[in-house]
Amino acid sequence: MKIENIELRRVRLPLVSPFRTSFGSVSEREALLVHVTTADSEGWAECAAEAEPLYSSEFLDGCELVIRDHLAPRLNAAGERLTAERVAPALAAVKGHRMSKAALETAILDAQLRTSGVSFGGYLGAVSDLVPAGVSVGIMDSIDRLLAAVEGYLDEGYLRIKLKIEPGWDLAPVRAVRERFGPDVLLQVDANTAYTLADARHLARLDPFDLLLIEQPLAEDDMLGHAALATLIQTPVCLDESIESARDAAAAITLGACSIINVKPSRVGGYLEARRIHDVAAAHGVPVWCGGMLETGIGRAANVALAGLPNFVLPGDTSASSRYYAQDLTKPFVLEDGHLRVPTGPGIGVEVLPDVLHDLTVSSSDIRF
Ligand code: NPQ
Ligand code: MG
Repeated sequence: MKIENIELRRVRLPLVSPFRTSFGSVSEREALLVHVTTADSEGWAECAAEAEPLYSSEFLDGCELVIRDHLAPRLNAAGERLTAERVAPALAAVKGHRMSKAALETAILDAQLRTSGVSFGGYLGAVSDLVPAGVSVGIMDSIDRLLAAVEGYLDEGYLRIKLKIEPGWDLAPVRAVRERFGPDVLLQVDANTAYTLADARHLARLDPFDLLLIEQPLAEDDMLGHAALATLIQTPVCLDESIESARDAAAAITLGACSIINVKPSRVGGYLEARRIHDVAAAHGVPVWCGGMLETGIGRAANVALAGLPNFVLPGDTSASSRYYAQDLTKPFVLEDGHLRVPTGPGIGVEVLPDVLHDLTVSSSDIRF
């Protein structure tokens, strides 16, 4: 495949309501779209980084720079022999920057699959037509507001609730949701690294609430801390930020640092590495689920395809478009009895809406090959 152009396009989508996590609050999603053009095809992807390096070290301005000055030239040098499978080896000399690499690999994979008429789900090995949808619920100003939000999501049909937690917003919201909605609701929490191992006794107070898991309670580089914590609490430990590769996944499982993994293709450098994490976890009997980064329909489509693989046994943060956006960049993903449908068209299987794209674009630039 010979790439002719890579367009980098910054877009800004207002959120339907502010989303607060232990690392901050956002009221709009600024995203970086990667649009690859080849002689006979095109491909779209979305870089999952945020404007500020708060979830991880990557951030949008940095992604644009590293794509333009360090990654795209390496793809250019690969010439016509380039395939999606060869993107990661071509970029391996550049350390880190996985979200930027993932966006390039995904856009090129989309172009490649559109040419061959294969869907993302078909290529990755999805075995489900519909995937169960969970929803991530931000930190709120009051328990009443939280309960109203959770009630709304349950009424819409979401099959699993994830509460964002931090010190001072953990036991009370979990207790309130359990008391109001009962023991049958699939419930989990995500701390986004807000605790330390010294909080183990406090986190053990979540034990009676029968949570599916606690996600990333400790710092991303604290693998041994998670292993120790897992022996001190009954809630299963799930890792998100700590897992950047299949090798990390194997190490974490072997160390006992987690018994469940949140797979985010963006965090781990793309869908090919995400599938390797799926496979290594499956080989260890460790279930996985698909995380989310407030993707537009472009990133959401590919995530939903990945979530169709057989070891994605827990509902993901694969929510409907309306969870975040009144107007998505594609036809919206909608809940069907609590599930999202895996697209079946070529590539990611969704089309960008040109008028919406135009209206939401902040800037764009081309990298000519
Ligand atoms: C998580 N996502 O699982 C994240 C982190 C996250 C759906 O809970 C802007 C862009 C704000 C990306 C907030 C969910 C974000 C973001 C949180 C990602 O840890
Ligand atoms: Mg998380």
